Amino acid sequence: MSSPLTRIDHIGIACHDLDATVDFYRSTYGFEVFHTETNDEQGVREAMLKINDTGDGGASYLQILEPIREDSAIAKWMAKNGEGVHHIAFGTADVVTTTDAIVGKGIRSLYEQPRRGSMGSTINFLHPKDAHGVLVELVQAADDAHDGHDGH
Ligand code: CMX
Ligand code: CO
Repeated sequence: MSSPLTRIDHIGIACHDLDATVDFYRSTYGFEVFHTETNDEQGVREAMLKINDTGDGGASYLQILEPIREDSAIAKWMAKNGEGVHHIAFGTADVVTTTDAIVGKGIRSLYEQPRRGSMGSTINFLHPKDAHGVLVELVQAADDAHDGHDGH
């Protein structure tokens, strides 16, 4: 069976201090910042560190996340767990179709309609309680996702 999930788009990592954590990833592993943005809806400031391009025309990243609000998902999670791996994200060519297919198997998505993710992507999430304890994000990249522009 071939999968509609064609890459690890990113691994989401929660931290208290984005700048210090990005410095750690640069000095320890040599990973550079590809893109930074603030996503008000998700309550985060984030940096995307590109690891490699992938065979589906996309790429794999680390997504370093710092909460900007106490009531954000990341702040709430870190209050319980401290810093660390928060979610994994799979890339797909069509987030609506892929989410619907998974929901059809009895797994809850978190949003009725996809929302805006990093670099103009559209995203949804699967509930960790329906996915063996892993918060899973589904990502459809924007058509121009690989320019590395900052902003939003
Ligand atoms: N991974 C695995 N399990 C998780 C989890 C995670 N990241 N976050 C929560 N859970 C578990 C909790 O441990 C808890 O389990 P127990 O009931 O056994 O204790 C259960 O899920 C409920 O957790 P909660 O602390 O009560 O939190 P909420 O239900 O309020 O929220 C969730 C959980 C997944 C619905 C919420 O975090 C969410 O909406 N996430 C999606 C948005 C998001 O994560 N945004 C930040 C990233 C943005 C981006 O990637 O761009
Ligand atoms: Co993410």
